[in-house]
Amino acid sequence: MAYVEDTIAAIATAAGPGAVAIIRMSGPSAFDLAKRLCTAPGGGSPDLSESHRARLGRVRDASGRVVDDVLLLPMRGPRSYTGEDVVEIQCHGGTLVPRLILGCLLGAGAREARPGEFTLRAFLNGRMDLCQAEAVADVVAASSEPALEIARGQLEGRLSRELGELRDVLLDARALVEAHLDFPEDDLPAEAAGEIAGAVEGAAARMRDLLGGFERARLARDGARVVLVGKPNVGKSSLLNSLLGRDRALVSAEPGTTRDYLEEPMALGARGLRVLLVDTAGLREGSGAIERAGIERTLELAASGDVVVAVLDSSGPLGVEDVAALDTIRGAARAGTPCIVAMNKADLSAQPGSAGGFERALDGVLPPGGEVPRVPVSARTGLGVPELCSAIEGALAALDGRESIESRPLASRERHRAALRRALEALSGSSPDDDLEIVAQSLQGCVFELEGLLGEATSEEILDRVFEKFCIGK
Ligand SMILES: Nc1nc2c(ncn2[C@@H]2O[C@H](COP(=O)(O)OP(=O)(O)OP(=O)(O)O)[C@@H](O)[C@H]2O)c(=O)[nH]1
Ligand SMILES: [Mg+2]
Repeated sequence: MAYVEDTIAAIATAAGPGAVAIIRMSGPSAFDLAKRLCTAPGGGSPDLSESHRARLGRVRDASGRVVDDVLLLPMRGPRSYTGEDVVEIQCHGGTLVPRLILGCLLGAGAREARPGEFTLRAFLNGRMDLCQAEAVADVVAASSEPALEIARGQLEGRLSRELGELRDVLLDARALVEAHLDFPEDDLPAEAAGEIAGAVEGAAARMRDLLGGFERARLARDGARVVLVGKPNVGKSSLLNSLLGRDRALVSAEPGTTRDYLEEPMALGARGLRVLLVDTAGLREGSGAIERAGIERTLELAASGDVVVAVLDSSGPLGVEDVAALDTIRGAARAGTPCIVAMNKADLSAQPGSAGGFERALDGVLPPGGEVPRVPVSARTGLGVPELCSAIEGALAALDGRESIESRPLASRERHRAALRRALEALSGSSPDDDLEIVAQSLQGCVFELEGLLGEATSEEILDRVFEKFCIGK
């Protein structure tokens, strides 16, 4: 996505009914095009000489027909989003008016912007670094408050500052190393060696901190995967539907209904925590090839889930086939994944106390105490569903830990994690006793990764990958 210095235009607001739409234009001809497009209320072209001051204009198409009366907001570069001359045109909303105005601009010589191209220009013009550019997309995509908090922090430069500081510390250390490289016959003085080792250790600890916060940030950004597992016919799909509040998954009295897993997002609780509910194929022995493939997936999903919910049919006895489901949650629990037991079909256990036998049977296979919450629930009547939601929220809170996400720098994307891992690996590639050349190289390798993260040394391919996911007009 090379930077061509032309003038781009796009509708920046979502299509559809709306009071106002905004068309954004950026590039050297933005002001000229706006003036050519519009006439001022008193006649002549609108006066855009004062930056950041809104002006009225009447848009006419090529044949002179009035399209709309608009508000023009000129922003002279470099004091604009992209750093170039920008004009934003506010017109009536809906689908037609903005498209007609965009058509006029394209007809007059503007080029239709590609997804994320405004933000790409902002990045290329040094208005923001790559982490901040990514955060722009995350702010737009945020569907929960924690996700927004993280994106805002990154946009304000919290992650970038941390990465920049780390880079500076390592560059200083490298300068120290290089100063001694010129005198290979002398040993590195103990003081300098200590300083270098301290810088490396400190930087590594801070990078590990960033990686440590990654899971937290990923959960907030992408949502936690809550995986429902159990033997066939216990009501996993029914429970998914019941949690979602709509019939998403196929339900039937026939065991083995769900063959492939199914994933649905939902917002949980008052803060709208993003959750991906995953329904899976029922676990059992001796099934056909397709079902077995589904079961394999179930096991993988249970192993990689953030929360595992074992679903049991509490209206019947605890059977041998339940053991497989309980095994998966025992495995997950051992790996530190929070688990919940949903005792479904509670509507069929006629008397309130009648599940006692079932509970005692569970005591035999699950650790005693409150480690794994057990929630009686009925997907059919909705009984216990709010309690199950609370249990899932509780499990997510346990995942979150106590730390606030508000003030710490957080790495939230796979790109961040991969680069931080490579950066740490580069640092660990040498020890203070190594040849100074090797130490200098490993410091340089680490700095290279940090700069790549900030977008200071980045290939076009990486930029393409970052910006292709943006919406048009952003
Ligand atoms: N009485 C009662 N019946 C239920 C409840 N939940 C599910 N069922 C019934 O149990 C049967 C199986 O439900 P499903 O949701 O398809 O079960 P599943 O666990 O997804 O089954 P597989 O996809 O085959 O693994 C259906 O006939 C449901 O109507 C419940 O809470 N109470
Ligand atoms: Mg099912």
